[in-house]
Amino acid sequence: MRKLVSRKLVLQNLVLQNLVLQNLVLQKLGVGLLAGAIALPVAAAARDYRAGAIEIDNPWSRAVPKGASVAAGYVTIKNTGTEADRLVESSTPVAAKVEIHQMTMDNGVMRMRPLSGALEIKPGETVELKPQSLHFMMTGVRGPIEQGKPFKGTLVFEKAGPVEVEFSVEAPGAPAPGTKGAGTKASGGHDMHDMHDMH
Ligand SMILES: [Cu+2]
Repeated sequence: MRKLVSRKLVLQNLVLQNLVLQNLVLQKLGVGLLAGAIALPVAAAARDYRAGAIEIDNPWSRAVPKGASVAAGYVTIKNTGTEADRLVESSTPVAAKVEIHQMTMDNGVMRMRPLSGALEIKPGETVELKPQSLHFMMTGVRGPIEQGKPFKGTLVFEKAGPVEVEFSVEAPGAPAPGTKGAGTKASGGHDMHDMHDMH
């Protein structure tokens, strides 16, 4: 098993402390704070991992309603080496199956389908799994995926080997880690997850 490195932790704590201080100053000045402002840096806590030439940044997911059977996951993968590598398998204890899906436009309708074969990361390339784009699709979700409760996952690369990671869990509909959820409207009802429910 490879050694995992979480490099940003110290930095995050410093950032967090700064934000707390700033908020205290603002409060003294009588400036109202947006609810949840202080929680943002916690939610944004980046998780970075490295195995061989592969760098894995910030795996994240979004909370799904109780009883939901599908969830999506996202991550940024960099290949800092000189040879291509491939993500051949992904798994998590919170779901029966993890696939990589791609989004394609089909007559003006966005559709997703499983990537055929493994996800290749060319030398020097950064592949971003993000909303409305490539993503992990978790099916057979076991138990709740709740905001602020990270879950584990394993990404297996052909060359770099297996890497254990932790997915942060953001608000439902959050467009990116550390951002607020879509709230009560917007993408809430037309999320990728719902598209999945349709097929
Ligand atoms: Cu999908």
